Amino acid sequence: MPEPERQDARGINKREIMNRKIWLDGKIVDESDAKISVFDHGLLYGDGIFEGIRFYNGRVFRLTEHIERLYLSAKALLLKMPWTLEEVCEATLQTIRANGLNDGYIRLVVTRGIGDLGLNPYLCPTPSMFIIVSGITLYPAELYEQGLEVVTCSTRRPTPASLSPQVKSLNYLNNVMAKVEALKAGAKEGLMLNEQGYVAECTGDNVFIVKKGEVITPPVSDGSLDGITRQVIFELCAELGITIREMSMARYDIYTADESFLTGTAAETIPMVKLDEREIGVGKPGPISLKLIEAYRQKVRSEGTLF
Ligand code: PXG
Repeated sequence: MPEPERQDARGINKREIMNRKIWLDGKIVDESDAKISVFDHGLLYGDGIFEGIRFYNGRVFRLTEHIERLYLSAKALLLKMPWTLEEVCEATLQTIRANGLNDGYIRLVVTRGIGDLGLNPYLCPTPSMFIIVSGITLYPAELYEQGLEVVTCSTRRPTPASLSPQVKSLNYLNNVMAKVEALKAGAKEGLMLNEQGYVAECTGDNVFIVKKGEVITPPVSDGSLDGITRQVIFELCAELGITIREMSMARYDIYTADESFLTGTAAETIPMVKLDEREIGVGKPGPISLKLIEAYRQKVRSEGTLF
């Protein structure tokens, strides 16, 4: 009798796992051979960084910007990258080609590397890097039409004095715990405030509102990542002649906005129609949000580094 198909937690059958190709420290290997030491400080202390990038229709969207941000995170953590920026870009393209996909998601992870049991990163001589190429679905497809219902989490974004929100570190527990709060409250996404109570961002997305025809988003100094999708929204607004500005906001500003939407590489651009039981505008995706969502979809499919 043939062996039944075994599935992993992601619902991917075993054969697919075996076929997935991972870039690990300079080599393309099968997923089953992509192994990291239990003494790696990325695992022991969350000492490392990552990037999440998407590719659409044979092109990687904003590859250089993502890799540049990876290098900024590395610099902030005194993590000396043993590869040049160009080599990391090329390794990313090589991994996509090895997996034979046209559309998907890329995760680059750099860890501090193998060291002792003890925090000291100077005892980890060489960082490790691996690159995964996969599919990703953050929210169900219908939510892009209907919009997301979001709740405010009690978990706050850390202040820059403890860990800068600009560092995409391997310690995402702050966001993970906020996500758990949102899921327990029956929402798919959670809004996070900073220590002062101003809106920072969602667990993996930047926040925008539309009021009186203007697009408004909090400054990144209020505790959000300087999202690459967020930057694209600034470009799209300029192209479409829509006013956009930064303003610190409280939850009140979202409750009373005409429209709202979230942005992120994984989430792309998605309307938010309810926050803490308050309908935003008429409780449906608004016209400016829809225009930007459509423009974003067109941009990601027509620009990017060919692989
Ligand atoms: N805030 C946080 C905390 C993020 O982690 C964003 C905002 C949006 O940034 P970009 O540059 O993507 O527009 C992020 C990005 C994942 C995943 O696997 C998470 C992100 C990106 C890609 C994948 O959950 N977060």
